[in-house]
Amino acid sequence: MRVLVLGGDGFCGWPTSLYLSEQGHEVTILDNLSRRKIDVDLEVGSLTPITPVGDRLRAWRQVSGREVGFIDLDLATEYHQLTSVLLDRRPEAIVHFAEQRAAPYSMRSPATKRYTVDNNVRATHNLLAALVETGIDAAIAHLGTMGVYGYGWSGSAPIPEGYLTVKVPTPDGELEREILHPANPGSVYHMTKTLDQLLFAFYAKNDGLRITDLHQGIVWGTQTDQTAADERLINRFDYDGDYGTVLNRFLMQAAIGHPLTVHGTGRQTRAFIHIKDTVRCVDIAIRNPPKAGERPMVLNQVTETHRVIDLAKLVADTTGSEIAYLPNPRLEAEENELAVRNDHFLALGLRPTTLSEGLLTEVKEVAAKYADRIDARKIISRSVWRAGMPCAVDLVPAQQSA
Ligand code: NAD
Ligand code: USQ
Repeated sequence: MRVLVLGGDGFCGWPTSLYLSEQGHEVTILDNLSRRKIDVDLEVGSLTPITPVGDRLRAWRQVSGREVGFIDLDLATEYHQLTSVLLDRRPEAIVHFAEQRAAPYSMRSPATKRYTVDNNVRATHNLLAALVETGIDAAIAHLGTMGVYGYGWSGSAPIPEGYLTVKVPTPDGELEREILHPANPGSVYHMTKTLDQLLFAFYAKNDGLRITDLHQGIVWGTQTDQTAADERLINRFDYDGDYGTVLNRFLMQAAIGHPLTVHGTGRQTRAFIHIKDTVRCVDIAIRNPPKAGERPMVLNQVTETHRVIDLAKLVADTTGSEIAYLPNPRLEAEENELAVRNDHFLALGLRPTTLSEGLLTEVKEVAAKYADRIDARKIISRSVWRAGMPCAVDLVPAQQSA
């Protein structure tokens, strides 16, 4: 297939682009490199030394003999250029990763709240409007998030894949209806993904667009077989307090002897998926799109759930790290249960890569290899959900206190 990967320079987008290329798809990346620019603004960088896009693409050509195209375009503001790209490339599938994805960054300041909403909602809407205007019949696979459902709303009932059957009381008796699962976002970022869902429902109904919304859990790991094939193809690894996600952060912290930064009680339960499964799921999704006229297909892109504290203890037990219980900079339930259905992906052939000591060690080794690139002052999460909330002070890594 001809596939356009929006946001294909990012943490999930880059390994997905290479995986799809290796599967024989004709891949073009579209990205405005805003993620690299945010690193510059935050005065932090990927733990791994990612190379410029041009070098990445040249390296992939040398390693695989395959071409991946690149277009520098802002999906949120360059609408007319987007229509030209669609008419020129005529993609059969579009994978949409191109949004500001960090919850803490989205809560950092009024400016980052407004940027996150403007960027994410406009990017998604421009894509939908451009497909209708050009008449290009490409199936979209969008990366949504488990956070649209919120945590704990339905107690211990497993979260269904996007839709919920409800009974509507009427004067003539009860009607049974399937509705989009109620949205219950926990950050401005997560809220943008709930808005995306409404845009998708409308454009599928009104214009027959074929859309799959992948409600993905927290991605962990860093390398895939493709990104590991050459140092110049290395994937990014976010470790800082805004963009770093919990399990990768714990593994990075263990690698430098930094206490593991558990927020609050650590009894929050979250859904997880390894990066190697992210890329496979996207391939499965674009090969199995819904038909025109069908509502958006929602797939929970999740392989397992864990409590934050259990992950911290697992990492602490295998590495001898200390655990630090820190004031939680987020407004979130201290504790929640989480059971998630992922029947669609299992039925479509996904064989989950679940947490194992080997994979944890692999990530820790990557972190240890590049440990000298870590700025310990960037580790604590300081973006608070409401002005005035307390946050932790810097903790000193063992090597520095020795
Ligand atoms: P990322 O920030 O590393 O990648 C996003 C990419 O999109 C970046 O390269 C960025 O430059 C690009 N981009 C952003 N806005 C753009 C715009 N207006 N025009 C063009 N390009 C733009 O994020 P990621 O971790 O790779 O996440 C990708 C997607 O997957 C996001 O939509 C995110 O919400 C979703 N997701 C990520 C995770 C995770 O744990 N990383 C989990 C669930 C869902
Ligand atoms: N947490 C800690 N310590 C840390 C970092 C995080 O205890 O050092 C806690 C947080 O308070 C939270 C949980 O770990 O309870 C998860 O935080 P996270 O930063 O790993 O993940 P989150 O903010 O939920 O966001 C990430 C991605 C986002 C994606 C989401 C999927 O950045 O793009 O949408 O995971 S999900 O969580 O399933 O909605």
